[in-house]
Amino acid sequence: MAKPNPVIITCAPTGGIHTPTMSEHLPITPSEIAEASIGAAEAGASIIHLHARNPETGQPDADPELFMQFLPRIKQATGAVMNVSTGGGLGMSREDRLRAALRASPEMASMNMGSMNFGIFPMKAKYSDWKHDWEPEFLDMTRDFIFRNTFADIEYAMRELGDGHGTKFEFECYDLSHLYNLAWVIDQGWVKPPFFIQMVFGILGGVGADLDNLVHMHGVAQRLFGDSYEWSVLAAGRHQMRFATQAALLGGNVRVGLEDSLYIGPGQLARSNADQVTKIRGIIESLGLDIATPEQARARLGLKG
Ligand code: KMH
Ligand code: ZN
Repeated sequence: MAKPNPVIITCAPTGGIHTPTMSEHLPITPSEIAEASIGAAEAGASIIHLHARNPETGQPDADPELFMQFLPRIKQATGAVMNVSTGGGLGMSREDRLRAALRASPEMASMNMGSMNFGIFPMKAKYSDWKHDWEPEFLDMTRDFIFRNTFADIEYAMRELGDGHGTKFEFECYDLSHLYNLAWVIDQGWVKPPFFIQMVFGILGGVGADLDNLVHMHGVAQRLFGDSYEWSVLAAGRHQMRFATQAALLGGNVRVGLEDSLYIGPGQLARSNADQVTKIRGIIESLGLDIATPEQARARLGLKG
């Protein structure tokens, strides 16, 4: 039997959801984001998924100048694939969300495949996280927040970034319906294979972090996209490592990072992004699998380099 493909590890060092009050290890300034990303790449991540934050307030910030303070530095130091988020933050316009990627013209950008509620409320029972230190005002804002990704938004982003810059996408699919949205988008001819699908589990508003959901989503992706896609899995909070492990076992790729979980184990904050990468890398290698280099990731995902 042929050896399985090396596992592509993506690391998302900061995101735009967790607040600085929740963990002192969350990178905020451009220099902190650069250092965290370089550490993650040295630990084995071949793709770095990046957001920027306002260095004073810690809030998500669309300013391309902030991104340009860390993107070239990380790429130069590590050779990792730069993946610029178009997810933005609460209240950002469609144009704002694209500004950094349009300026940086990266190899990869995120593309969220459907509109949804995006709940971060303390959840009950088995969906609860280990600890909740959300700021009350932030929680309140998210109650009425729609994570907007209409077909028009998706087409706009794909035309500007894909056609205009040759950027390929990390298709973020938070539910089964998002896979069908992607299939429809492909039918429109807006994007070309290979497709990189990031399945997201455990966000309230999207599909829950239950193993049968992962198996089913993978089966549907297989039916819809055949051999024209690579798939990866991220799960929020305490589900992160378990889901990444399950994805690797099923032949998929994985994403970790403080954007998705602040923890390294039950009740224990991760001290760095590199800690999470090192942990999942150890699990992957102990399963007899290899991890992908940035060059291997580029070749498999058809990136411009
Ligand atoms: N925060 C993750 C659940 C994006 O940046 O475009 C999804 C994400 C979205 O990474
Ligand atoms: Zn993100």
